Amino acid sequence: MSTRYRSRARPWISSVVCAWGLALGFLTQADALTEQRVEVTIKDFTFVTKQVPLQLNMPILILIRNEDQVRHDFGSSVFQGNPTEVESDGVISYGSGIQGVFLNPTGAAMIRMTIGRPGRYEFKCSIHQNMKGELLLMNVEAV
Ligand SMILES: [Cu+2]
Repeated sequence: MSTRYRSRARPWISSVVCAWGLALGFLTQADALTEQRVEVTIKDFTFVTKQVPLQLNMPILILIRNEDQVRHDFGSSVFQGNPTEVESDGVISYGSGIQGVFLNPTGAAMIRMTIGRPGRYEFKCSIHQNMKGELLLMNVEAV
């Protein structure tokens, strides 16, 4: 969705626009320019995560797909205190205090958030206690 923008060719424009978006304090179309994508696939009771090194204070989009025939949960303490937007089946929920997202068999969800502190953030399935994964947040300068 965001790839049609030429953010890489003109990085100064995106950083200016992004700074405005942050300054105004709401999610604007401009945030799509710098959205960092994380793909999580749940298959055979395992989280398979594809992520780029995530930068702090930049919008993160987490795409979760459940390929199993049972319900799973994507739960993490990373959502605590972080404004989070969850989109699933055309319904968008938002807030700063969610604990996780349930995914029905073959279901999918999108989570949008921004994280300000570096570290490893564990996520897990509350239904199957041995299912665990990790998001890695790095304190890397924007290129
Ligand atoms: Cu599960």
